[in-house]
Amino acid sequence: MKKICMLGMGYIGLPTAIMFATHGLQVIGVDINQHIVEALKAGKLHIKEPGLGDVLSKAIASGNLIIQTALELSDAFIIAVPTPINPDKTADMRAVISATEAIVPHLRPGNLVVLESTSPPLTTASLVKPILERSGLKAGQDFLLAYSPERVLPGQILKELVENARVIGGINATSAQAGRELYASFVKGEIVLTDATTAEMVKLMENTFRDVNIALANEFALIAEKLGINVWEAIETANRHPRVKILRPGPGVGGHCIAVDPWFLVEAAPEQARLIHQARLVNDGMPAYTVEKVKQAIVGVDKPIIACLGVTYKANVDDIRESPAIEVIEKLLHAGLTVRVFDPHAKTPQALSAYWTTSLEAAITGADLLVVLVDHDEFTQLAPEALASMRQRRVLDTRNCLQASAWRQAGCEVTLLGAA
Ligand code: SAJ
Repeated sequence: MKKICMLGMGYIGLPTAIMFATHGLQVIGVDINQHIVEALKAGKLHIKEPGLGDVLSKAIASGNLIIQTALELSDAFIIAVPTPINPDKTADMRAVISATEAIVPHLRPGNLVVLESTSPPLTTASLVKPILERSGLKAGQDFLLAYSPERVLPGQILKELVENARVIGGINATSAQAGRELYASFVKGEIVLTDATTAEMVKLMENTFRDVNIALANEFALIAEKLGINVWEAIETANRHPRVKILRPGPGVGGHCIAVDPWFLVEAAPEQARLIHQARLVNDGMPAYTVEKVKQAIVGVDKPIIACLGVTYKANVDDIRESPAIEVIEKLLHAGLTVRVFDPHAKTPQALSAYWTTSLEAAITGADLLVVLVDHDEFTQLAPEALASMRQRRVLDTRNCLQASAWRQAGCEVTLLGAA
């Protein structure tokens, strides 16, 4: 395979296209958004990911990566478009459907099509395959079809794309084998071959495993507060057991993966996915719980001003999709509270522009409560002296990322999520 078309120039499609291009393949990077295409052609990134800008420039300069809105005849087509969630918690497959339809007129005998988008089980066999077969070609015989999930952690995408094990599920063995040959051009991790539905399930199981375990940590936090103990200390101690690895509680679970993917299993098997469903509800309940903690922390303060630090879905990224921090802030506003917001990583979310500040100082001067919603490095490195301009030095740390005891010694009133 010499030439591939990558459909979707987002968090996964773009770095993957760059990887293929910098490993000798000719890549057409396709996106339906003209603005994104123009920006990328000029070497400008619309997403933030360490190291990505450099490799993008290299790939474009080499001539191996061409970014445009139109597809071309290719040896392989890879679909990496978003699969968001509908308000009723079912998967929104419109982007996958239209990307697949766009491939049909370009599909030729011998081609390989790979779906990378996280999708409900059976998508490759029951949704993508019939659409592609509208070409008159038969999947598994005339063309090859596989599912290969991305598994990279935002913030470490370039490293993990190369080093992580990759699963390739074919609709038949020849399809999986063709997938292996394609991805082996840059993947150094193990490549595991299976069938398409198992590969879809593997991806959903991985993120569901994490979601359920975070829900467990969050539930421990709620129990600890009820019992009047510190969950962080309890978790640290429990984790000394050789087979225990409890994750971290927090103000909720965000991002476009962990907060979304378990719903695809609930949709596929509602009667069986009871624990998975419950875990989603526990995690989705954390922003409201955090708001209650904020209200407790400002009891007795006249016209309190609340400085919220962080809006991204996790530390040191710019991504605000499904961010629990934003949900907390919106709920505070809804409760009629006065809020200021600061995040050195994120672009101003439109809904929060009226409350946005561009420096820590602007956010905290005259404020009564500092709420740490995201453990960005800039915040974990804060010293209590930085709070000198606050009206009251009250702090709610939802990530246990400040040195609470040192801050208390310095005269701050510190509340921790997960501790009485
Ligand atoms: N979180 C906690 N406590 C923890 C760990 C995470 O509250 O102990 C929260 C984070 O703050 C964040 C959310 O969970 O809001 C998700 O963050 P994450 O770092 O767990 O995961 P993502 O969404 O950045 O990336 C995940 C990864 N999946 C797994 O670790 C199983 C990544 O490998 C996947 O490629 C990615 O989802 C994806 O695209 O599916």
